[in-house]
Amino acid sequence: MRKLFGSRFKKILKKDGRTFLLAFDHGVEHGPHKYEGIDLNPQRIVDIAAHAADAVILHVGAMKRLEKIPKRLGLVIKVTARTNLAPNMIQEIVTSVEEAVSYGADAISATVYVGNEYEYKMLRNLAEIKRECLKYDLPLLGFMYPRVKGKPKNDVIAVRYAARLGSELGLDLIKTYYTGSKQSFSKVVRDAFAPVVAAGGMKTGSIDTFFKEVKDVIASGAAGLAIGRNVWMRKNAIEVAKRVRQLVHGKD
Ligand code: FBP
Repeated sequence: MRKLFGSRFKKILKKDGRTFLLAFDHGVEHGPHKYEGIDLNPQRIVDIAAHAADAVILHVGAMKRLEKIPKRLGLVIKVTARTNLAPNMIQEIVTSVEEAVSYGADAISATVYVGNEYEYKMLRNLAEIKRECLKYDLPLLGFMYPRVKGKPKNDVIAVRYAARLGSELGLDLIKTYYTGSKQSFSKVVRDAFAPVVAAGGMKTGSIDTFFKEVKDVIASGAAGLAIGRNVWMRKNAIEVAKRVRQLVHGKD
């Protein structure tokens, strides 16, 4: 039987079964205009991650520009994309796993919008990406994001279903929306037999609200969080990232 987790995966999912990922694909997902006044230099994000995160999630172009990458930091390269300018909610394959490997990827990530009209295409893409990951023995992180007409993105039933789908399809790690309470998210975690991480979401007004959410995610049994805006949009990003690390791993 294929060994599930190679040493590269250990850089991402730690011995305690937890992980803190710093997400930085927003220049693609939302566009730089949404982050006016925020320094979107990839090196700044990696420097923040170096202090506290287990891994960063980047597109390959950002990866190529980095000058310093700490050895211990895991690199998750995202291979699907769409812009916010496009009318259709579909992410296409934009980077080959081979290219990601050539830039030192420890894991691959891809988005599936579960429940929308293009779901079947994204699932087909996922199958292709899985095949490539298998070839290079790389773990696959799936952004299993519901997009169901008439329902919010974090609808509990849809999130549970999306996370379960990712588990059934053999993803090594699942990232999905936080459903807003530890009770509801614990159902997501319970139904998904692969480890689940919650996305951080929009920057909250109060930092305490955000830290409470991190605590609740961990209390729900999740493996951790993949956070972007709530860390790198803040002036004291390194400090915030260090606190998240403590909350996720229970130590500095
Ligand atoms: P955040 O912590 O900033 O929410 O980042 C997590 C993330 O999944 C990013 O990787 C991605 O760019 C973004 O959220 C997508 O958010 P949405 O689907 O709401 O546009």
